[in-house]
Amino acid sequence: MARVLCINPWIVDFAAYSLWVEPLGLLTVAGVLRQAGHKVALVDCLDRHHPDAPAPRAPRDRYGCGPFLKVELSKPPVLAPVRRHWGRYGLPVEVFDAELAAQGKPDAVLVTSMMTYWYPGPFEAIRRVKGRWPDVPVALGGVYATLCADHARVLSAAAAVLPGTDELQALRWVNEVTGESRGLLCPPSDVFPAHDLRRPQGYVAVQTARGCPFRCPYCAVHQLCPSGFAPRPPERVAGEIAWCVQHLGATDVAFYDDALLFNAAQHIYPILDGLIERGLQVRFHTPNGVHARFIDRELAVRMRQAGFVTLRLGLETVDPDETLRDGGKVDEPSFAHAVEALFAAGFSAREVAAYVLIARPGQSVETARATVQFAHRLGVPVRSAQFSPVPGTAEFRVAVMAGHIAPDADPLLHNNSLYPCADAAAWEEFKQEIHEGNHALSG
Ligand code: B12
Ligand code: SF4
Repeated sequence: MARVLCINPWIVDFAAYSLWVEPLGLLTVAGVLRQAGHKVALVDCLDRHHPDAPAPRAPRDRYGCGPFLKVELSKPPVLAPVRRHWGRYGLPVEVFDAELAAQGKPDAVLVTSMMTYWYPGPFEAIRRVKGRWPDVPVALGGVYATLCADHARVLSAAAAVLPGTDELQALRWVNEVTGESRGLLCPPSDVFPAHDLRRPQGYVAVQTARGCPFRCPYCAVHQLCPSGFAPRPPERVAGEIAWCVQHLGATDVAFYDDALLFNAAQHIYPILDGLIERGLQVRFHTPNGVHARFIDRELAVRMRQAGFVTLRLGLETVDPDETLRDGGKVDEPSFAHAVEALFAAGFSAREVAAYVLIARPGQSVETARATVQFAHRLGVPVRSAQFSPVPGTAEFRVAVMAGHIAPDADPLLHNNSLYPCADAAAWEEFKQEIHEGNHALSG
C-alpha cells in the first residue's frame, strides 16, 4: 500500500471568495486511489476552518461561503501594469509546511489545479513539497494541467503532468512510481469522492454528471470532458449527498454540474425524488448556473421541495446575434417562463439571479445593458460573469485574431479580473450600473 498525499493548493489572484469551494476533482481521484487500497491523505490550502489559521468572517457570509486569509505578493512582471493587489489566498505557508511535516514523508504526491490563471498556487505547493522531500515524485492534474499541459510540463517542476479526467490514469501513475499493482474492482464512477478527507466545512460540492451537451464558443468543457454529457446514476448521487449529510454534517450542497437540468425526466427528477424521500435537512445551491430553458412549473416546485435556495440561471445575452453565435441555449421567452415558474414555486428574488456574460471580445456595453435590463424587468437580480479567454476555445481564437491576447500568452493573462479582451474602465462603470439596478429591485 502506497502512502499518497493529495494537495489542494492556494488560489493566487486579485480577489477570491469561497463560493462553496471544494477540490472535487482531487477528492474524486483520492476516492479511487483509496478504493484501490492506497493510503490517502489531504493537505487543503483552502481549508477555512483550520484551527491554526481560521479564515475571516464577513457579515454577508451565508450557507458556508466566505473569504480566505490573504497574503499580498509582489506581482510578476506580466501583471505589473495592473493597479490591484495580488495575493495568495488560503493557509499561511508556515501552516502548510507544518501540515506537510505532520503528514510524514509520502510515497507520491498529487497536486490539483483549477483556473488556468491560478497556476502559481500549484507551483508553490510543488516547490515546497520538493524542497522538503526531493526524491518524492509529484504529479500535477486538474483544469489548468489539462488546458495548459505544455505550460505545466515546462514550468511546474512536477515529475508528471497528467491532463484529463481519467482517474485510472492517476492510479496507474501511483502504481508505477511506487512499484505497486493495485486495481479497482468496480468502475471509477461507482466510487464516491473522498469528501471525508476534508475537514468538514458545513457544505460539500457534488457533480451529478460530467460534461455538457451544448457547445458554447467561450467554454472549455468539451476539452475537459470530450465524451460529452455523462450522467451518474441518480440513486448514487442521492446516496452520496445523504452520506455527506449524515457523516460530515453537511447542511449545504453546491452542484458543480455543467448541465444539471439536462434530460430532466431521466436525471434531475429521480435525483430530487430520492432526496425528498430521504427527508434530508439540507440546502442546495447552483453556483455554476443552470439552463433556464429546462425549468417549468413542475420542476421549479420539485426543486423548491428538495431544498434549493440559491439558483443561478445562465442568461448570458439576449442579443440575437450573440445568442445565435452561442448556439441558442436560452432566449427571452424561455428565460421569462423559467422565472415565472420559479417565483410561482416560492423562490424569491434573493434566491434567484441571472448570470450575464460581459466583456467578451467585440461585445458592446449596449447589448449587455439590454440583457441586464431584461432580467431586471422580470425582477431578477444580475450577477455579471466577466469573460475569461480559455485556451482551445473558439472565442479564444477570436480574441487572438482581434489582438487581445497572444496565442501563447502567460495563463495569468486569462484572468477575468483583467478584462483581457475589453476596455476595463467602461465595463467597471457598467458593473456599477448593474449593482444599482439590483439594489433598486431589492428596495
Ligand atoms: C465548479 C466550477 C466553478 C465554481 C468554483 C470551482 C472551484 N472549486 O473553485 C464557480 C462557480 C465559483 C466557478 C467560477 C468561475 N469559473 Co468555473 N468552473 C467550474 C466547473 C463547472 C467545474 C470544475 C470542477 O470542479 N469539476 C469537477 C471535477 C470532478 O473535475 P476536475 O476538477 O476537472 O477534476 C478531474 C480531472 O481534472 C482530474 N484531476 C483533478 N485534479 C487532479 C490532480 C491529479 C494529480 C490528477 C492526476 C488528476 C486530477 O481528475 C478529476 C476527476 O476526473 C468548470 C468546468 C468543468 N467541467 O470542469 C468551470 C471552469 C473551471 N470555470 C471557468 C470559468 C471561466 C469560471 C469563471 C471565470 C466564470 C466567470 N466568468 O465568472 C469564474 C471564475 C472564478 C474566479 N474566482 O476566478 C472555466 C476555466 C477558466 C480558466 N481560465 O481556467 C471552466 C473550465 C469552465 C469554462 N467556461 O470553460 N467555477
Ligand atoms: S452550456 Fe455552459 S457548460 Fe455547456 S458548453 Fe455552454 S457554457 Fe459550457
